[in-house]
Amino acid sequence: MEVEKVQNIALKFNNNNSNSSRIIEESSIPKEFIRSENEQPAITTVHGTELEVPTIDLSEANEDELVDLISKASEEWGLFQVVNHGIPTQVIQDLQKAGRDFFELPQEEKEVYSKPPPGYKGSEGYSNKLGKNIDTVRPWVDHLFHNIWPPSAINFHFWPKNPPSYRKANEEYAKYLIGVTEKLMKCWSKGLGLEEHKIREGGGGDEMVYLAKINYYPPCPRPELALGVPAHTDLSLLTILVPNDVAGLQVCRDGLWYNVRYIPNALIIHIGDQLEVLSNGKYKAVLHRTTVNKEKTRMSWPVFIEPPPHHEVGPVPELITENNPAKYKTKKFADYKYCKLNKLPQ
Ligand SMILES: O=C(O)CCC(=O)C(=O)O
Ligand SMILES: [Fe+2]
Repeated sequence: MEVEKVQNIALKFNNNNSNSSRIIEESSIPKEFIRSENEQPAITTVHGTELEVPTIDLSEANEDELVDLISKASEEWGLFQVVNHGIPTQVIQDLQKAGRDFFELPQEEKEVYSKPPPGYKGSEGYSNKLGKNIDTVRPWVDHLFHNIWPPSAINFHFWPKNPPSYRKANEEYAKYLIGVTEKLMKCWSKGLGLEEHKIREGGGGDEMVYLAKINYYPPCPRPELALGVPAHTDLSLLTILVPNDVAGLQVCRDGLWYNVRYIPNALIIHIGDQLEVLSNGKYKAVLHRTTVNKEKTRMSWPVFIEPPPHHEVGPVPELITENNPAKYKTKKFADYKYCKLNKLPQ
């Protein structure tokens, strides 16, 4: 069953309340969006702290130094930002504009992408549900998912035809993103003391799937009560994300939630579950969530880089010794995903 899009709900709110500031003050949001106290961002965020996620210059010429920085950030935070990554600013801006223009289309035009073609079983499309939606509290966000690489994984049914620039902008971005991904995977391999192709190979090599998502978080009248995306780790091997300039991403470290600073043109790199498994737990999948904003629309463009469904992922055999036994099962990515989305044990 289709659930009403959050963008629509937020719009009604604006229209109803625009004539009366008194009503705005007293307003609340529908009950299904209100988090319990142990999740409400106003209560659970660390404020005024100096601690910040690492920012790494990807053009660092000293490779050992780069490997060390990436390795350390991946162990301690599971998330870091990269600058000087080689993706032209224009390519990122075109990607963002195409996504923004899509979400600004009339609702009916967007809904075309919420209907999968007959027989389609994947998770691409325009929606606000993930898996079976077993969570009782709704996230304050709508999204669009579609694969952008490799060509064999692309189904253009899910790529917006409008704006007309959408396809070119996504194809350009994908081309550059492959370069960044390959560089990171080499660094992670080396940081684990492995040959440089090992992480790539463990993730499915040429068959790895680049799944793009656009998150659209409309303004929320009570941002202190709701969350965009609730706390989770990504299923992917890694996720590369560009946000717009409205802050909202938070990461959990030692049980406390920290805001991630917005750095223009930086990419945010998340360690996903599959890299934690491949590295046998040395690199940590980051627990993260997003908050929403009272006045502004937040958007983000993550790309989840994942093993192909049939590919078996487990700790890289070279890492396993008597003193470092395998901490994770080896299993097909499709089975891992099914268990996680349905909240079943792995
Ligand atoms: O919007 C963000 O910054 C994070 C989104 C996210 O975590 C996700 O879509 O998995
Ligand atoms: Fe995420």
